[in-house]
Amino acid sequence: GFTFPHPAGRRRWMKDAHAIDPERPVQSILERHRDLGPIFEIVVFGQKFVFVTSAELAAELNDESRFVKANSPALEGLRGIAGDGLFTAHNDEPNWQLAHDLLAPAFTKHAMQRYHPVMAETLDELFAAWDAGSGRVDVSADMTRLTLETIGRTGFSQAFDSFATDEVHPFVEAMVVALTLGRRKGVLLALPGSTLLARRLDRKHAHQLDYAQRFLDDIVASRRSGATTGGDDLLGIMLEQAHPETGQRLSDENIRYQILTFLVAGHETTSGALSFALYYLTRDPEVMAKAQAETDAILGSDADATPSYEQVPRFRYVRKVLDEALRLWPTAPGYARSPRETTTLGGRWTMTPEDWALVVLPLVQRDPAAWGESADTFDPERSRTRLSSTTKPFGTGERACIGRQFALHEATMALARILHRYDVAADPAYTLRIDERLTLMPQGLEVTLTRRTPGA
Ligand code: MNH
Repeated sequence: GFTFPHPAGRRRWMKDAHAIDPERPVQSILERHRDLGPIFEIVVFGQKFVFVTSAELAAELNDESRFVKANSPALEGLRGIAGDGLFTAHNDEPNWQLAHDLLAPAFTKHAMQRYHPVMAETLDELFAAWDAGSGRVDVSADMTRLTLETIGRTGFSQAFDSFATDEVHPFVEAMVVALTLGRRKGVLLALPGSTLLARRLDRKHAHQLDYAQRFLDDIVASRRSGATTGGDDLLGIMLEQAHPETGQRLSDENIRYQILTFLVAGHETTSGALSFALYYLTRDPEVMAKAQAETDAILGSDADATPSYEQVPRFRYVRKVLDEALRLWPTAPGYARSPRETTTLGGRWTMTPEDWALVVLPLVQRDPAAWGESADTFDPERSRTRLSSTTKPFGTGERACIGRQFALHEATMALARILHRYDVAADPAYTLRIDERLTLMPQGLEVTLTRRTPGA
């Protein structure tokens, strides 16, 4: 998810420039919301952004009978590279329903059985790289290696050789550029001359954008030529399957949009979730001990033991740690909602179908009305209330995350095995800094890994 505004500070266009720091929009809302919430608007570059920060109002926006997904300007700006791919498609575009119907069966809980062996193997490669290294680990960088490799291999039979080098893969670099550009373009859309500006930005980065296009074309070409095989993985489904009722297939253009969408959406957010979970674990010895005890109980005393597909959901405490990390720092920090028909929000604010509001997840998910006075603290075992159901890091309704089971299976197994195999220690002087480049990600978090004897 890349739904947050990231205006490039030309202050005279920013009526409310003081309200949002373009380098850290989510965090500046988090720090300053109490004067502004539960719903407020900010005009940036001539565009109105409406933010909702309370659980009570979020519960209304989540009601599918009244509201639907909207593309925020930042999301709309990604259509240049992601087109009508699943994430950026408009609700009424036929390719959304078509791709959703074709791909949904590949994302059921049951379907995770197919990916499980590759997920496990990829994790083993990360451990081999760690065991050969110094024991000092850049958490976000290595979690990103793991999740990129996992979605590449399981979905597209595409390895990125992430564990072999210290460099970021050129496709990822190109994506970061393209996504940052897209988001900027979307936010600048209301400006006079924005088309010219967009073209100039595109030209400046033409080299990287071309590289990304070629990379995607190569993935398709090698599969079509038989140089790679992947059976009915995501790419296989996209290339070979027809809709069971209409017989329709995805076009070549749409397949490129989908590959890009899945490669990007399929790794950044999961990587951030693992990184935040490790951050909180290293801060809280009690939680760490409990999580490690659970992994010992399930995996036993062999540090190389790998859970079976059926064992992964048994790591209930590890999963609670992940859920709690995603509550405090939802790595896709928001989603936009629009009313189906003119309606009144909170009994006070009129919204028409042209209006939209962003659900600011880090605030909604810390609302004391949903989680009590301790809402800002990390506690994997907190109790739920009626409004706790507004904690939705994977979005809501028909357009919610298709990859949720995939992310949770992958992340639960990874976190369990990391804690089973290593003692993880962070520098006690580290204070959490958060990078808001594409998604939320801890910045500069390094840990020291020591091999442990499970169960000892
Ligand atoms: Mn994911 C949609 C968060 C992992 C593929 N994802 C969404 C939305 C959120 C989200 C929020 C809804 C955005 C909106 O309403 O505008 N996703 C996450 C998080 C993780 C995640 C927090 C990990 C943690 N997502 C994944 C993975 C994949 C994936 C893994 C793919 C393998 N997500 C998607 C796709 C969509 C989406 C595709 C768009 C679905 C649709 O609109 O039909």
